[in-house]
Amino acid sequence: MKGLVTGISTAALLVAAGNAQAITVDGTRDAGYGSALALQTVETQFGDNESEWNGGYATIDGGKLYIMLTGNLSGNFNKLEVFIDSKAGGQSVFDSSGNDDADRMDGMVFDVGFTADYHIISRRGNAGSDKFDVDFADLGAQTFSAYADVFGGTQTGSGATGTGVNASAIGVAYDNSNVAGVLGGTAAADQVAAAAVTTGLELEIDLADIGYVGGPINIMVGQNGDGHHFWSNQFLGGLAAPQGNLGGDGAGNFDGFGDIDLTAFAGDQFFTLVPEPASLALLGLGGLAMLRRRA
Ligand SMILES: [Ca+2]
Ligand SMILES: [Ca+2]
Ligand SMILES: [Ca+2]
Repeated sequence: MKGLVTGISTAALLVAAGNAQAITVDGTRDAGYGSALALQTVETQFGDNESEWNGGYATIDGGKLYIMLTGNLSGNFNKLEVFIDSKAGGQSVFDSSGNDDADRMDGMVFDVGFTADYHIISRRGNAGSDKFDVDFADLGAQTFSAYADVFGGTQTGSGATGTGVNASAIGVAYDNSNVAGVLGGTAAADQVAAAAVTTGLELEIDLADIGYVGGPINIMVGQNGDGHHFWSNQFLGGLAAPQGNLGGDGAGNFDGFGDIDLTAFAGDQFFTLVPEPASLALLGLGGLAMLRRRA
């Protein structure tokens, strides 16, 4: 992306920005996300419309990474794990920054081609009052910030974290209204139904906070239990069907840890955003072939 920016004029960038379809962080998928980067491949064994992840979407606009994950997160403090590979280097084997008992996943092996740099935990429930919490961890620096109750007393809505390890507040929105999408079970998911879901979790992260200087961004999404030590069968990219919960040992058993080996499962349990705004193709700058050469 940096190559593109240096290769075209400020005026052209302004045109490109004008062409981009704005994203609103409200828990509803915007047209600006375009097509899904991953669709769920397996029915959920963590409850139909309870914890299911139908599709993964992402885009970059205005210096922000936007992530839209359509589906549902149970209101029982189950953890949605989002790992971001946004720069060179990073972890092929997970090593927690020490927050939220995430160290129970220490030793987890990521797929080849994925080196985790940042980890975001989302969870919601009622602990005396309704809340939605978000943790942001810089895995390289082994630092984290934990943000409780980002919506101000509710489990759904929109809001933002404070600042800390992330210098800019992270926009967060969650809409729990999905009652369709994939069904409960372990068989192959209905991907047409998965693609039709428009609501779920939406995040807005400043590119500087994920050390982004250009190139593709890999995003891994996995639904875990409330102690980071019992994985469901809901990953994006998805697992090969039929597939039950992975549990703590990859075979569906509880062992007190969440250190699964994702290389043992077919396919990539991550998806990739290749930032190449469609709007750039409309600028008459010689087309994407030229831009790619510059990049
Ligand atoms: Ca939205
Ligand atoms: Ca990385
Ligand atoms: Ca469903």
